[in-house]
Amino acid sequence: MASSSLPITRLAMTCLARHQPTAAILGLKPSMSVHHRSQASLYSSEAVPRSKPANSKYKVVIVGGGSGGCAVAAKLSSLGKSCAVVEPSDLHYYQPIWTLVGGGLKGFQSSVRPMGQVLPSSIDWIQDKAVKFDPENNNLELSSGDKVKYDYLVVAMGIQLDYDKVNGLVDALENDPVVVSNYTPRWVNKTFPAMQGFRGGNAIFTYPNTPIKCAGAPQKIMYLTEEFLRTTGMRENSNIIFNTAQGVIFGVKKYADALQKVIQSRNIQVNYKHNLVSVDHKERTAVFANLDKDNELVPFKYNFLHVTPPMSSPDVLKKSPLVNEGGWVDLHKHTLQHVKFSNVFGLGDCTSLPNSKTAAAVAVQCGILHKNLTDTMEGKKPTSLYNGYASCPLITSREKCILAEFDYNLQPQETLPINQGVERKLAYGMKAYLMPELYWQVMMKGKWNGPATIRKVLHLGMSKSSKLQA
Ligand code: FAD
Ligand code: UQ1
Repeated sequence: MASSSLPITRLAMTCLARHQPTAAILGLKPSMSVHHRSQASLYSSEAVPRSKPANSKYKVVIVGGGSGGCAVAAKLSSLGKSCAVVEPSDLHYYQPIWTLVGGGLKGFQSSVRPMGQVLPSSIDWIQDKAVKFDPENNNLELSSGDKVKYDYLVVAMGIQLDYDKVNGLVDALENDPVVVSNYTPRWVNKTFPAMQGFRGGNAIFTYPNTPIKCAGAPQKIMYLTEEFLRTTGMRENSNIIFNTAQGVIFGVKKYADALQKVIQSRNIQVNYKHNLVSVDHKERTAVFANLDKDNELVPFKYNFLHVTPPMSSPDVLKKSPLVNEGGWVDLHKHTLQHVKFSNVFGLGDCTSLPNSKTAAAVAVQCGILHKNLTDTMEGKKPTSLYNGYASCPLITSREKCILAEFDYNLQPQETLPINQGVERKLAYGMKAYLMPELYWQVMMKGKWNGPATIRKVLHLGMSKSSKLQA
């Protein structure tokens, strides 16, 4: 069995058999899992930000220390101080758990660890922001004014949250307790208190007119809210409304059909092609443009409003020579090598790859990128090919989930030898208990390349062979 399947088997046994929350599995009290820098520095294996000026040269520079950057850094950790990660933040977030934080099912502290404990200690951590890319000269400028030279560059800067593109939204999120958003650590802790305080009326959930990360998250929190209101006796007085700028509920037909059944059985109203354009929190009114009717403005009164903001590539990238016309890092969609600069690779949410933007996709991309980067460094051609695998655990209640897995062609690529297009407790257990451990203990150590090996074993070689990897 390939090495990637061993750690997950162990984790599955510990997490699913015991069915205990993360902190308990780690033997931590909830409050112990977040360390401030002073506490964190007690750990000898921790990466510390370098203090000398960064006018230096590295073999590999990784920009961004999120899911993709840290996973690649772990794979390259044997390069030691000839590899550096440029990352400004003190903290690393496991964002997929924010849906459960918003739903009151996990504590926020389970989503966060000090960056120094997640980055490998053997490499250099440059705690700064990249502000200018000069790929013609293999050069990167930091906000400090320092310059860093590299032989190879990996771009993993994530996606930018454009809350300010919706008039009145930031003001509403700051000042109205019933306007919430699971997409950022700044506001995710508002969601559950707003659910608890809801006394009837319109509960509205939005999906913007841009690419976003985790396309399922805008509706997952809706299902959790709808269920919560049933348990508190508030459901009868309420309208649950999903206003999406998209024309479909989900991009993969098999899972869209399953979600339609959930929506019908739970009496949820869906308005397609409705794009949020402004929020007036004093009037508790959200205004949507109807994209099918010449942007006709449609006001909705709200008593609870969960907003998924518009998103785009980070501004620093948009103005760089690395991107396509949409602003995304322009990569070959199978090799993850830059289309113009052969010493540049990228992965994750900031890229042009037409997969669904998820951490599950990043895990597979990380394995492909590592192989192709090291081959390129040895003068070979990149041969490892990404098939667009992404996964989205579509939580439909506090105990059930539809585990969507699919590729670039929007064809299901299911790991379990059972139909994943139905709501299952097993899938919820995987999402809530297995995935966080898989992320922290395996992916962040550079040892998780996605579930392809497990899928092959569980399907006993029945899946079609392909040169593309998932
Ligand atoms: P990120 O992890 O966002 O990291 C980007 C990093 O780049 C950050 O650390 C940032 O500080 C850094 N950076 C930004 N600008 C600069 C700069 N100028 N210089 C240096 N560094 C910079 N995925 C799933 O697989 N399953 C799920 O169920 C799921 N649910 C989700 C639910 C929510 C609410 C959210 C918000 C996300 C969810 N995701 C899920 C998506 C997943 O978290 C992302 O797709 C994943 O984190 C992307 O990894 P990344 O490395 O591309 O970006
Ligand atoms: C996955 O690999 C992954 O990355 C760690 C996730 O991120 C949070 C996921 O949510 C999922 C579903 C996967 C896919 C893994 C399996 C075992 C189906």
